[in-house]
Amino acid sequence: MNAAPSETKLTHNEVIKTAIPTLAGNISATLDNTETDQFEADDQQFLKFHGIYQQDDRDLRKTGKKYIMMIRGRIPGGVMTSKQWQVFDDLADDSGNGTLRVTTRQSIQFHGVVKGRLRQLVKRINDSLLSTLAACGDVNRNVLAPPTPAYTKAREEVFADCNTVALALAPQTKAYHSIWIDGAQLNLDDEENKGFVDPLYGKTYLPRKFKTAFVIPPLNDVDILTNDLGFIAVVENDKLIGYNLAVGGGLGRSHGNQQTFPRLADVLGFFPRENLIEVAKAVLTIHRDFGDRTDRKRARLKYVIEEKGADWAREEVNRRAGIELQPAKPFTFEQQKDLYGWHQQVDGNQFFGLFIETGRIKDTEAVRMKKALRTIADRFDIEFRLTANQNVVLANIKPADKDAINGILEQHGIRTDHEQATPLHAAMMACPSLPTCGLGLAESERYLPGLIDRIEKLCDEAGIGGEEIIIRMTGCPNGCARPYMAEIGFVGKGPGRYQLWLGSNVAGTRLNRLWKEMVKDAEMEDELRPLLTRYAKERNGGERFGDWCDRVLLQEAATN
Ligand code: SRM
Ligand code: SF4
Repeated sequence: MNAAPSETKLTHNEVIKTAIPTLAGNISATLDNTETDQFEADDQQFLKFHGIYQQDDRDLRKTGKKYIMMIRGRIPGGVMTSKQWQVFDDLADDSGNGTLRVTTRQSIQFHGVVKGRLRQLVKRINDSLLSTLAACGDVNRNVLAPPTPAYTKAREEVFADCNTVALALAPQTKAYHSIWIDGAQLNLDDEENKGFVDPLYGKTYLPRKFKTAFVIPPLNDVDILTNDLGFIAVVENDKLIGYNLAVGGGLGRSHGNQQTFPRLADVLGFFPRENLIEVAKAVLTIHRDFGDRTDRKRARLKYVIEEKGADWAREEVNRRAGIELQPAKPFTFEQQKDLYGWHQQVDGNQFFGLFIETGRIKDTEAVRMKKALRTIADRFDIEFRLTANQNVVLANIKPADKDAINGILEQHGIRTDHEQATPLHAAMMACPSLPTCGLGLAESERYLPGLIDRIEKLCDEAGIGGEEIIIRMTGCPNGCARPYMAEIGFVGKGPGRYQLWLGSNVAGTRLNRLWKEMVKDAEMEDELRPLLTRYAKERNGGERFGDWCDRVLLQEAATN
């Protein structure tokens, strides 16, 4: 039952979902209307379920609003074929702003698409056998899976499960197909469409977004504990036997609202692989039935789990899935980062981990990244795997093709060794923020690389140059580049102003904490220099910056 705490105070999104559960709105009519370059407010909400955000170019606001769309692919586990890559690459040029943006959830976003180009763009994505349905909206989003083929053959079983779950939790509305593939408004007089209610989501879908991920320890390359629903693979002798279930993670918060906060998932227990779908649906329906439908800021599953507790959640999962969760199997996480450069896969093929600065694939004079990837896609039948750290893994490369692919990368100005970027650059992430994100309070993608250069100078001064520190930045507190899981997290407060969060760990199992409410651009050096210098002097052996902050700095602050 789509229970809501109070029927009288439902948010507007709840009202419009109830009114049009097909999610069709007037999208098709607006697409056909050449007189307008934008969608009505309610349709902007429906469009999100179709993987589309209406934005405006914030660099141009002074001279008048220019409406542009952001389109996000649904790409389970981030796996694309060479043919799909060719399609996306073409679309970026002929409909987008000439770049592809790898997201922190293994997807690709197009930016700068005008309304008139939308229909053919979405259709061509679907023709390539990928989709944009449920890439955004109050549904299960793109499901993450570990991209690296270096550790265990069980990776392929986990990837298969990722696809199965993505399919099982996909919304069933026919409006998407009708609008984008058939090019027509869904016929609401048709009996089937008139009374349509999604079999899993009901009439009102979820109270808010829902995020699912798979991971194989000891690598935590998807930040598993930040997801609403996490499956931690238990592998014995290269065979996947089941999963430890993690529930109730999430990072979004709002400045000045103590009722919102980042939270790590609770590990509830172990279950065998054959119960996967029942367990996934059990957790999703807990969110559906108990999530807050009166306040979208508090409508995530993490707040339900925080309030009701892990024992309650375990009982609910058992009851809904018809199983008995067993005690969790032991596991440890060691790393959250991607492997760069050439490596051997467990099946004998080769893969290449490609560093992409802040996920933006583009051509510059020095590095023609987009052209290189396109050339590889044209010539070789391989896999393009998007990583949750905004990078790309070129996978399933036959040993005989390695030299040719290496040559293409080098001809386009790409380094092919393991050090494609300095350690600080290689470990950073930034969300898009300005100029496309309507919620951005400060620069992020365009600002962080330059700030990292400045921090590198400070590290050199402190005698710790060349060491890795995980640094992430977002233009607002929503947490899209997971800054609360960084050793240093910058969270936008206003133009040129950031909160400073310190103390997460390299395994991605500890949230960082707020250290400074506001640091201005010009104050960065003065703020960070003493911290880095102290760390260099006081750390224990190979202790990492985040661990030192947690053990010493934040401890001192808590006791003072
Ligand atoms: Fe996000 C909203 C970009 C991952 C938490 N996110 C947005 C929007 C759509 C802005 C908006 O609502 O108008 C951003 C589009 C900006 C643009 O111009 O492209 C946006 N989020 C992104 C991406 C592209 C950031 C990136 O650097 O790659 C990521 C796309 C992932 C994907 O492919 O599906 C992205 N967003 C995340 C993550 C990280 C994750 O999921 O691992 C989070 C934190 C985890 C979580 O969900 O708790 C995240 N995004 C949010 C929130 C806060 C939700 C909340 O609980 O309060 C918002 C705001 C909202 O939904 O209203 C948001
Ligand atoms: Fe936009 Fe904020 Fe997400 Fe950055 S963190 S993309 S500014 S919503």
